This record gives sequence, structure tokens and C-alpha cells, in this order.
Amino acid sequence: MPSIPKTQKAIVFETNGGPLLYKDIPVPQPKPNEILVNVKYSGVCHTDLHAWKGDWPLATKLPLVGGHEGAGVVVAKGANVTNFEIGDYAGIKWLNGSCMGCEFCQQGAEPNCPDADLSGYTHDGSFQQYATADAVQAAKIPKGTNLADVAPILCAGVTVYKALKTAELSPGQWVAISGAGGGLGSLAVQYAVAMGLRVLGIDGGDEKAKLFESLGGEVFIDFTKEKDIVGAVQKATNGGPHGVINVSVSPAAISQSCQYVRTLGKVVLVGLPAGAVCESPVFEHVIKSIQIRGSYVGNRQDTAESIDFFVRGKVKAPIKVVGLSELPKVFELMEQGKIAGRYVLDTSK
Ligand code: 8ID
Ligand code: ZN
Ligand code: ZN
Repeated sequence: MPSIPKTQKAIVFETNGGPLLYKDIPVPQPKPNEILVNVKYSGVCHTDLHAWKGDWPLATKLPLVGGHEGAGVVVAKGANVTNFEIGDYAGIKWLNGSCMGCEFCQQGAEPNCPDADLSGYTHDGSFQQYATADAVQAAKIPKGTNLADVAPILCAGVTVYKALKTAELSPGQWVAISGAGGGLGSLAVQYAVAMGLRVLGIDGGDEKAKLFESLGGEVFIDFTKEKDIVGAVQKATNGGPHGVINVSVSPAAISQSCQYVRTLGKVVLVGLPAGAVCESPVFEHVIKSIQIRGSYVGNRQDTAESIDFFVRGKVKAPIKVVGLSELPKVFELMEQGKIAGRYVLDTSK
């Protein structure tokens, strides 16, 4: 049996927007249905920044340990857990647990459960060295997997994979990724390429343009330089993309996607800017018969499938690894839109 310490390092905040304290806290005890994961690496998702700021209409627990892209090793488990053994690799994801009995859980829409328990939001998450997770929802990660590389798959990967399925596109069709250079976006480009789609990306700056091309994207539009985004997107895709995956944190970019999407196309909403409204002019919406769909992480099957793409080498998030204590700096860069790809925290530093 691995020896489990009584205390551990974590990043904790006591008020939304308050100090991000790097400090020692007790190691949690798994409940009968939970595993205890020694988190080795955790990705930093923009959702963690929303949680810290408290800018969504859903309260976080306080004090809170954020984080929901945790990859690590199972070191203990509750008496009822039969699907994980000590030493297995496991992933902490956004959906920590759900009721499994409501009409949404029963049809596999577990993220939409009204009683969903959320890692790094209503349940202490992966910005600590030891985190608990409901064994039913915890992700299975094959032994031998690189835990730093797989971490971003646990939210960003699952989410964009599900969003692409929600767009119901066929190989050879155009998909636009709005926010293509960020954490979700850079993975969305790769999943889309792996699915045989033609990819147009929108984001800002040369670093993100270069990253986009290195990931297999075909056309990049820089929103900081292009004045007529709608016209440029429609021209490059010969009439507009068949689907749009919105992973930016910009209400204007989201509404714009309803204008440039192709006739009969699908606009998928993923990014969650605070207080945003998606505006679609009703006349064009009807005449073009477009569809706007929300997509929220993924269920257990989506998780397994998205991890499988990673294991088979089809997708790999462009990551930068820094110590857990560096989280405040990562949030600062994220707020400024300066992160190309994903930052991953090493919990040992
Ligand atoms: O299940 C879900 N729906 C889900 C899951 C995970 C994350 C939703 N999210 C949400 C997050 O809460 C956040 O609101 O998706 C959003 C994006 O998360 P992220 O990818 O982790 O954020 P990022 O790495 O900061 O990337 C955002 C990108 O958007 C670009 C930025 O430059 C950055 O690269 N961007 C912005 I801000 N404005 C833009 C614009 N006008 C833009 N790109 C194009 N046009
Ligand atoms: Zn996330
Ligand atoms: Zn439920």
C-alpha cells in the first residue's frame, strides 16, 4: 500500500477573486463510493479562472481548491469501489459525480444532472496533490500514459470532442473553431482533423497562427487584424463553414458565428463568457435554417472515446509545464489571452 501523508500542498482561495494561497491542507478521505487520486499533473482550464473570479450565475464552494484536469494514480479507495485498483491511473474531470437516477442521467446526459457535483467548483479539485473522485465518473487512463500530456484531455479534450459530435459534420466539410489557439481550441483543431474535417481557425496573434498551422489547420483568420471576419470566413469556406465550435470567451465572436455559418449549418456553443447572450438575427436564422446548440463537457463514453484518440496518438495538447505554485501567473496570462495551448501544473513543485 502506498503511504499517504496527512497533509499536502494545494492552491486554495477563500473568497472569489481573493488571494490564491499555496499552502498545506489535510489530505481528504475518500467516501465509500470514491477513490483518492495522487494527482501528478493538472491542466488549467479557463473555467478555473471563471470559478476563481465567481463570474458565473452558479456559486462555488468556499474555500475552494480549483482544478478539473487532474491526472494521477489511485492510492486509496472507498469500500464500495470495484472498478479501480490501487496503482491504477485515473483522471479527475469536471463532472465529479451525478445522481445517476434522474431522467438526464438515465439517458447518459450525466453532465446535465441537476445534482451534478463539479470538480474544482462544488468539490475540491485537482490543484492539490491528493483529490477525491466518485469512482463511477473518474476517468480510466491506461497504465504507461504520459500523465502531463493526458491531463488536458480530461476537460478540454472531452469537451471539444463532444462539441464536434454535436455539430454532426461529415468528412470533407468545413468546421470553424472560434478561439482556435487556446486550450480547448488547439485540441478542437486536432480532433477535427482526425475526423476528416477541413478546419478554419479564428484567434489572435502570430504565435497562435503558427500553432494552428502546425496542428493541421487549413485557414487562419486573425481577429486582431481582419476587419470583416464574416466576409473573410465565408470567402475562405466558399459560403461559410458547415459547423462552428465556439470556444472563445467573447460574446461578440459567438454572435458573429451565427452570421458566417453556412445555410443549414450548426453553431455549437461551448465557451462561457460571463453574462453573454448569443444574438442571431431571426430573419437570416430562419431563411438559412441554421441551428444553435449548447454542448457541455461529455459523458463517460465521450470521455473514454476522447482519451482513446489521445492514446492512439491522434491528438496531443501543446502544453507548457510549470509548478502548482505558479497558478496565479497562469491565470494572469490567461486573462490577457496570451496562452497558446494549455498550461499544465506539476503538483510536486
Ligand atoms: O463544457 C463546456 N461547455 C466547457 C468546458 C470547458 C471550458 C466550456 N469551457 C469554457 C471555458 O469556461 C471558457 O469560457 O470554454 C471557454 C474557453 O476555455 P479555454 O480553451 O480553457 O480558454 P483559453 O485557453 O483562454 O482560450 C480562449 C481563446 O479564445 C480566444 C483567446 O485568444 C484564446 O486563445 N479569443 C478571445 I478571449 N476572443 C476571441 C475572438 N473575438 C478569441 N478568438 C477569436 N475571436
Ligand atoms: Zn474545463
Ligand atoms: Zn442525475
